[in-house]
Amino acid sequence: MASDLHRTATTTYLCCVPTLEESAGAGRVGLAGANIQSFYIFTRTIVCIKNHCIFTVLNIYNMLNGKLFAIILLGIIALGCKEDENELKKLFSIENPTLKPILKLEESIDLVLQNKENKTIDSVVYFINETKIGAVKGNDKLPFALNKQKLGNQTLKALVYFEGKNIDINTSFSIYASQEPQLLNYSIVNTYPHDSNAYTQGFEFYNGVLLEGTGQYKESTLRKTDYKTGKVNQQIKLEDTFFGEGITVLNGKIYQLTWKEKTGFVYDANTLALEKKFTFETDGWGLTNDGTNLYMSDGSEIIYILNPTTFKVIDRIGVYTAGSKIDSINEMEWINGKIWANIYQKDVIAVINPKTGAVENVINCADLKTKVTQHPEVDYFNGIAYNPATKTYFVTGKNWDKTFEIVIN
Ligand SMILES: [Ca+2]
Repeated sequence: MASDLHRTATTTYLCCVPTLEESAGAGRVGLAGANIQSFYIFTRTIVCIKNHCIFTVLNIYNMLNGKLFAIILLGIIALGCKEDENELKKLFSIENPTLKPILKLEESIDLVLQNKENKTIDSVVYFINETKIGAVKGNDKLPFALNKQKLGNQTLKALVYFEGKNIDINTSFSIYASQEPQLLNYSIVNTYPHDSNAYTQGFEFYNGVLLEGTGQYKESTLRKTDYKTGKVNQQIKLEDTFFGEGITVLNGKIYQLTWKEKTGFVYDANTLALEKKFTFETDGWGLTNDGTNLYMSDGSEIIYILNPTTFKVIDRIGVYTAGSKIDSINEMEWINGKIWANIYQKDVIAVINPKTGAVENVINCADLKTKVTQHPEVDYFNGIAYNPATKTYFVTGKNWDKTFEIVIN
């Protein structure tokens, strides 16, 4: 055994101190000195392994430049820390019967930790979506009502201080609307011509003029139309590489999104003169405003609230019913404090509470598409414009030859 070890030390670890001469010398020690020899070889082996490690590290250092080496070393240290962190996380759990995967706004949750190894907890600070919602001494229970939260996914974090350490424990849950949406019925009060070449993406009145933004590469436009005749009175064409999307008017400016180009345009609403471009991170779909901020959809269930000057995202709304997430939010219109929205590929209007994201009403508009002239380009229902002068709603679809003026019964 001892000589095997010794051989290992002298042959495998070529960097090590023992030489063949020492090895031969060690072989001349008699049986009586076997234990001493074994101890000696064992100790040398440990020294060899240690030296080998240092040698290897030095060799790697020589092979790599210093910066790369430092990155690798930091990576190794970080990995070690991560492992420690994972061990600490195992000490606590935030799960309890009140924390169901799907909750309703009227429900409350109890925040209290499972302390698996009975550690002495000093305090726990709780956060939802990175906003602090409360703190407790020890592991006291913190009841929390959900009625002021927005709908959608919520990330819950407990920052636990215990025995001179701290660790954060995370989980998530969703909040759905409390009630199913109520169905609203409509009546058509007028039918007007609409340009069947217009792939409608934005639809909004401004001083009695119907503004329309259209899509498709090489065909996208921003136009002013006479809603009664469908005649386009003024139009600008976007560059061929832009696919036009939602439009809205705020403080005398028209804002227009593009689909995948992450670019928006700001025009003078009277002259349609382009004033500036802006950028955003997501797809651009529908656009509306509440008189202060922009509300933008991106094809998901999220509506982003943007500052109209900096175009920074101020807040987000998740659109939900009591039973599901509603994605593909498309053209939008702000009407009397609610967001009316088309849902891509659906023949419905969803009336959304902008404070919570709950769909409060649904209008089934499936009948409208059957009333337009059918041709190969006829596409989905899209386009809601509220006319404050008539207090009626104007709706159309992509490449539809009609706009319908409707009232809600
Ligand atoms: Ca609109």
